[in-house]
Amino acid sequence: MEMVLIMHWYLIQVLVLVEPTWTLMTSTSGTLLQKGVTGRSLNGYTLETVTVENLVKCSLLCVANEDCFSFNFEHGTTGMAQCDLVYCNAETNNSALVSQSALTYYGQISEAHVPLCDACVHSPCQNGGTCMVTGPFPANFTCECLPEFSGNECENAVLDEDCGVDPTYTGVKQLMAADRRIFSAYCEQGWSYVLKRVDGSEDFYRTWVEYQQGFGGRNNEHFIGLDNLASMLRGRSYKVRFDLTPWPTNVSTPLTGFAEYSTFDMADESDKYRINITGYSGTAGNAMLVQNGQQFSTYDRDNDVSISNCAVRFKGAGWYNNCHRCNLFGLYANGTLCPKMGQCVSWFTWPAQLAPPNSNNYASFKEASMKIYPI
Ligand SMILES: [Ca+2]
Repeated sequence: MEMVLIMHWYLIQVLVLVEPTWTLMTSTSGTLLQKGVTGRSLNGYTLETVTVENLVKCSLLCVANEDCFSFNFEHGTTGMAQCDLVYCNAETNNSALVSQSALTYYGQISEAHVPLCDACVHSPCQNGGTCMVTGPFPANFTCECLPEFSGNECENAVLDEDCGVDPTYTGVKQLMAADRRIFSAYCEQGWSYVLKRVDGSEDFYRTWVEYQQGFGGRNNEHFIGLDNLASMLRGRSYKVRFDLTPWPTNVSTPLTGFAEYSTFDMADESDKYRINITGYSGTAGNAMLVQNGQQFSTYDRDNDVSISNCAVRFKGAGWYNNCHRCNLFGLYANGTLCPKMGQCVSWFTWPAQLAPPNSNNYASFKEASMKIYPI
């Protein structure tokens, strides 16, 4: 039996005598009720071993250390004694409590949450997995992983983060961005499609919320969604490519054209999906030059720099400036001629003149897409 009297400027002493040894210590930061297990010490979870004058000093060191939850103390010596600070708290039946006649283990009895000394004490399961103890410390645990992760410690994502992970795959795939956002995309030779226009089957004159979430079947006309795109772009770096196919015309024009940008990034909703798009190369002309640095707008959310509402005026959505030189989210016309200037799926910098009067502002494309590739 042992009596401990603690007097300290921030520690109020209380003494309780029960079997085997109880010590109630109250500090300004809370109550620490400690139970001593005489003749045994806890092995394997030591934070630090120090030598101290007495038990009170050992207790105080543990109280002052936010990572310390229990300790071993060496009794019966004159002068300095061993004090092992322990980073967790053991129940008295813990198999790591071993006989050692000179030592007493002081565990903690507290209503506050304390980490238990077991194989899960280091939280070995990653990505939100739940740890379960299967035997003695340190290796005996299993992780119950969330559905999107696998591996002994849930370290492997089940889903690819973009289409670039498997360039041989063509088709729709479920992806998970680095921030764990799960969504689907159309994949082709490592490219992840952001936008696809092919036949006018999907309505693109849509609301802010619809553009945030994405719409359309991923095998056909669709938009991937601003929040999905922002998640992908946050995870790694991408280049972006626009592919355009004009309607068959009787004028001399390339059958297809493209614009690729070596730098492509986009803010999230907090900056209204503002884009940074530079490093043009291609055959379709640099129509995105005017859109670079702009926020996204829809007919119900005017973030453009025009005094008018560009999305309403040009019947689309996009990174409008004052207003645009390409309108890939615009109306779909079943032919080259767009009924109204700039309202259709247009790309003004196309190298050949597609439609009168003397400009491509009245031209509409048969097919258009936007896709990204990891760099
Ligand atoms: Ca405006």
